[in-house]
Amino acid sequence: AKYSNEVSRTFSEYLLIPGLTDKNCVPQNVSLKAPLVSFKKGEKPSMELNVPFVSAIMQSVSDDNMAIALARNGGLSFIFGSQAIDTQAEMVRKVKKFKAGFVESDSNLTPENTLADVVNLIEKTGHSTLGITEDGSSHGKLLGIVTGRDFRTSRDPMDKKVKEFMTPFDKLITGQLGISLNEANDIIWDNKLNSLPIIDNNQNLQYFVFRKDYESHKEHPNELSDSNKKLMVGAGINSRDYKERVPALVAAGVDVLCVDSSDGFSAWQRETIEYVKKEYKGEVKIGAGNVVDKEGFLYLAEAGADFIKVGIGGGSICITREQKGIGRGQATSIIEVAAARDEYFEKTGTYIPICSDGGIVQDYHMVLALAMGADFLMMGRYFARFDESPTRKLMVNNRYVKEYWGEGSNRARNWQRYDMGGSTGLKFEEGVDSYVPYAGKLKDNLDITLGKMKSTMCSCGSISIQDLKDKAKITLVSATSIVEGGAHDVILKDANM
Ligand code: MZP
Repeated sequence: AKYSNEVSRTFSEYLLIPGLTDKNCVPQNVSLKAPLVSFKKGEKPSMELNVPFVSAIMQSVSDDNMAIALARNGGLSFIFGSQAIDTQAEMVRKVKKFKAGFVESDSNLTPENTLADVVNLIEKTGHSTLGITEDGSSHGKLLGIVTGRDFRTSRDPMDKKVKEFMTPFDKLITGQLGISLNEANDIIWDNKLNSLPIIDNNQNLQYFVFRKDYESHKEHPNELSDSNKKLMVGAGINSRDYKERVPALVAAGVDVLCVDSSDGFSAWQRETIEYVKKEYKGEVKIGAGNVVDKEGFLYLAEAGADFIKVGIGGGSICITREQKGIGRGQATSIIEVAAARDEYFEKTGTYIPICSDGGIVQDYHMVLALAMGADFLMMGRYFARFDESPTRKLMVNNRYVKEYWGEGSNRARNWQRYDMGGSTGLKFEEGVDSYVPYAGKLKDNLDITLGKMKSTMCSCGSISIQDLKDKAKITLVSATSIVEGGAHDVILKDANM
């Protein structure tokens, strides 16, 4: 046997040391943009994330609902692959033309009406309005309006913005477009989104409502892919039925695939990647994993993976290390694979993003993972806690929880993810069925997390992820200094006394 001299470490064993925070280094200036797929030196990746988060390829995390919510907030979901091909493809289809809101007309305006007519109508009905333009730009031909409460008499600053938004338009119609302004506010303004897709009764995307100040808000998290103005969505595949699954997902409009396996350093992954690359002439992007060292990274890089996932045994619901004795501390894995990626880039001119998958517990772990070299992060437990995850919300021991189960649990029955060749069923469990504390809406939690991350990055003197990778100073912590890091030697007021 070969021995690795390095201790296998995880995120909680490290802390960040502050760097110089200059005047430009404020949270508003921090960009969390991250490459999603490989690119050549001097070029830009064909797909980027505005927020470096993807949700785990798991039944209890990533369905179409989660995918819509996360994409609207700048991240991306990989719809779980441990389901029938047609149901997975249907989920992808729903994300690509998702239902934006309740649709019903409430006025008699026609294309011949003018803005004055609309103002009259607004006065009579007490409704206010958003415009919908043909090409989705704020100066495009106006096609319709979205009605809601009266913005003109309101003192709400959001309503003033709506009024500004309306000003340049003079021809208005209403279609079947009755989403209320409250909903529109919630979706567009509060979520810092640039657009609101409106669909017809057949769930086909018809129009986008755009912010008037779209141009100045390009850097905010948003949901649009690089050209077609639809939400981006990914999907997990396995190395068994890919010849049937991949064509169905591609036909449904999937943007990116990921071969989902607990151990990706295998000939089956290579075959799967090579098939997709050849069949679609490199046009369908495909990530692979999971690996935990340089050797595994290079194998998948040579096979043509567009991004590579890192992490074995660190997931909150994972018992692979206990069951099989396979795995590696997440921090050590990321540090080694990131170095391999940089070396590969230097040598070949191709940058292959790496994704840190599993084991993120604290928000600062996210910054550590990025500082150690991860390009983006995959999380299961984090997203499972939100309203938008597919599982039941229950009251257990007087607190709200959501269900969260591993893909290697009996409940998921995803034997393909753990298959080492030849088997047709799950031999033993590598994951557990559990609860996680219910945490509310995805957006509310994400806002807090991103705020914390930006603030930590500023303490490190960084305003971009690359900046953070270059400048971060990281130290190991002793067991005693971990104790020092929490509240200590005081009697907490809410503790049982
Ligand atoms: P976490 O964010 O909950 O810590 O970890 C999520 C990750 O754990 C997933 O993205 C996947 O890589 C991994 N996972 C999913 N199911 C299992 C299992 O049943 C597992 N063992 O390890």
